[in-house]
Amino acid sequence: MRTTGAIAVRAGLALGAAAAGARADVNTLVEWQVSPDNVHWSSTVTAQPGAFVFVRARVSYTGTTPPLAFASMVFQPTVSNWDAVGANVDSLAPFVNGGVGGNTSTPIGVVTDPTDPTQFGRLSPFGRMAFSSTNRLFGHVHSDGSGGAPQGGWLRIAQARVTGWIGTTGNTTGGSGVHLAQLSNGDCHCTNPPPATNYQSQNVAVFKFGIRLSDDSPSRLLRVDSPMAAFGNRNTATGEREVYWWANFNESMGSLRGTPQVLPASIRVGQSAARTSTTTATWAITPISRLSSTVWRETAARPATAPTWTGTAIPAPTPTSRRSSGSSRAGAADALPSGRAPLASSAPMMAR
Ligand SMILES: [Ca+2]
Repeated sequence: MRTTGAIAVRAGLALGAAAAGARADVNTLVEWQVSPDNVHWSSTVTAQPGAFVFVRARVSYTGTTPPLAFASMVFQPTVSNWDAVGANVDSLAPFVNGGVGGNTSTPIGVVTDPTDPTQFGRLSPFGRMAFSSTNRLFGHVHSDGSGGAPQGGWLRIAQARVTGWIGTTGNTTGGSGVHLAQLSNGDCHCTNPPPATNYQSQNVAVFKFGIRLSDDSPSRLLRVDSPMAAFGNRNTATGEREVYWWANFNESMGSLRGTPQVLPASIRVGQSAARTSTTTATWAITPISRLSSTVWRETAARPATAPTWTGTAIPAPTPTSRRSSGSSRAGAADALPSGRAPLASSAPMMAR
């Protein structure tokens, strides 16, 4: 691995934790996506109270040496502004087999058909590690600081036994998060064995979960993320959390290793269908002068890039969600593409 601190800085990685040893390059983009229908995926979705939202994580190799396939990653998905208060609350859709098992368990413990809107969890064949009932996949709900979490409501997906927030006692190495791994070709016992599509290195969907939003109506923004401090595969020499990719299929563990960069996604609840713009934060209303009692004109040209825009400004992410994002790339997921209609109207209503 090259020691390229500049790349790490550009990617926004916290370098303070890595005091010694060669630092790894960023080699993986972890991209969160949301969907109203399990078909159309985006970084942002607008949904109404009571709606169901699909969420998935995709990984793409961004390193230099071409890999054969994704090997291993451990993370803890989080959702901010989780409604955990009152009679109406958000709920996490059940994982396949209650979050127990893996690729080859009986019953099976992974998503075998990603197009099935009722299967949630690790996607086959990335459930190499079989979870027992005590370390099964579990949606931990944190409310007003419970378990050492930041204020507000949070969902955190990890193994059931790890009840503390990221970085608190029992949850410092990241090792008890969601294990995603596939075997190499030489000893693959997965349910969806190679060759063919398993060995892609771009936009590989690895994990999926579903949210039934509460019926409460106040507008809110839920941020889907996976904080850097919760990644596993911690390099004991550098302290960095790494993602492994297979260099060849004779390896026992993936030797192409680097750090992840995370692109969060957003779920807007109760927002109006007003047209939105990606540039609302950077342009101002053009000064105007009054020519007569009824005629006004602009006194300066509008910026060339400013869209014709009417509607309600979308609030920026809260400081809490930014803090929780660690070194995640913030902001990119905060706005709908200009002029694009929200997808909420096609959201299916699944049985609860
Ligand atoms: Ca509520």
